Amino acid sequence: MKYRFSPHDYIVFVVSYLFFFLYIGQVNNVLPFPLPAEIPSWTYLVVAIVFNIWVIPIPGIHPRKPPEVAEYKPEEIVEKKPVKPALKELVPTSKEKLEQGLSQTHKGFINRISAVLKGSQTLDEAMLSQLEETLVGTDIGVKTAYMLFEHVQKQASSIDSPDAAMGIIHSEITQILAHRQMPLTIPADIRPFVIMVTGVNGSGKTTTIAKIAHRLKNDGLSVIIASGDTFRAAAIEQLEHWANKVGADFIKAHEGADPSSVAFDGLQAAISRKIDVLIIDTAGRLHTRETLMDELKKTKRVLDKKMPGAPHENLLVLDATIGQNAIEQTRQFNNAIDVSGIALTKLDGSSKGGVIVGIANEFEIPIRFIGIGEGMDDLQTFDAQQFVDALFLDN
Ligand SMILES: Nc1nc2c(ncn2[C@@H]2O[C@H](COP(=O)(O)OP(=O)(O)O)[C@@H](O)[C@H]2O)c(=O)[nH]1
Ligand SMILES: [Mg+2]
Repeated sequence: MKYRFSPHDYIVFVVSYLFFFLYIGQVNNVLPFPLPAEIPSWTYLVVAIVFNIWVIPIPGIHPRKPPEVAEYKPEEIVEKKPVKPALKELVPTSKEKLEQGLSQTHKGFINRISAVLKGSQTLDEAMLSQLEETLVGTDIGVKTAYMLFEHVQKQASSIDSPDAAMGIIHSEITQILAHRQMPLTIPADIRPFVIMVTGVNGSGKTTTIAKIAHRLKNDGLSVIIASGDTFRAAAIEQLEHWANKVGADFIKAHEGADPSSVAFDGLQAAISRKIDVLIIDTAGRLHTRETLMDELKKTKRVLDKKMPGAPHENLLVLDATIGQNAIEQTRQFNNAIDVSGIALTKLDGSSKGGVIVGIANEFEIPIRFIGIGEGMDDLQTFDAQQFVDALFLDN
């Protein structure tokens, strides 16, 4: 039998011997102090015996609980491994990925605002001017910063707490983003559906094309990708690698080929092979910005001539790590080629993702996708409410 002795058992054990010595000392008259005369000496012996017996575990009289901690058995521990929860931790849900991806932007944007608001109990002049300064210093752009600030300022006299001010900012941002939630759909009556993907070098065009193609393939659509970024040989190879990986057809160009003729070849192939979706990669940098924009305009014209209405989606890919510069990039591309949708990439590696609010506020362009990682499944359809929930989440 196994027993567990608690500290008070040891104390009782020691006390039992104390009474035993008192009994021995009293009977032999050797105690250095007198014990009360009215207590008979055998009382000490009885107390000593009772205490002693109490400590000794005797089944039936006073059984002890077996130890609560089981003996160490390695094989038991291996058997009890929580297999399912561990797998769940390894594969985060898309919501968890989004929250994780936006955690840096939360720190670089929302936390900066709440730090100001937590600085005082009242919304006084000093706090308002600090809030103004902070908003202008975030990545949402001056125009949107002032718009948000004015909303708070207008209601400053009627709201009683800095928390309420945060509530106003929260609901304004929700509204701004909600207006831009319009997922990219591929209508059944447009075949091939043509997507032209633009954006500066390194913004994530090629990766985003691969992710979109991967999605479309999963949805059962056939996809063809054309390598319109003919400026760099490495860009063509990178795209070919992805096309093979996701199982899309590929129209390969040689370095320096005319991008619009590659787009044309892609469209012709898509029509003759009865492919559902054609995605065209484009260059992100030419000799000057004007030549780049002229080239993109030409590609658009060529596509439209071959298939009136094409490209059906003019997707601009923006890198969230560049912050406010993304607003200027949107302006330039939109002025030149009428952007019809935006994909904002690298939110996972940026604290400047607040720029999405500025873009959404300044341009009436749907935000189609957000990129939150390099993996094929790390492109999410933009959902304003989910985005705001993750953005404001204090984790
Ligand atoms: N962390 C992260 N990296 C990304 C994301 N999207 C693209 N990238 C990376 O950004 C780099 C440039 O992407 P690429 O597609 O080549 O850009 P392109 O020059 O516009 O075609 C590559 O290393 C990508 O893996 C994203 O959402 N998150
Ligand atoms: Mg590329």
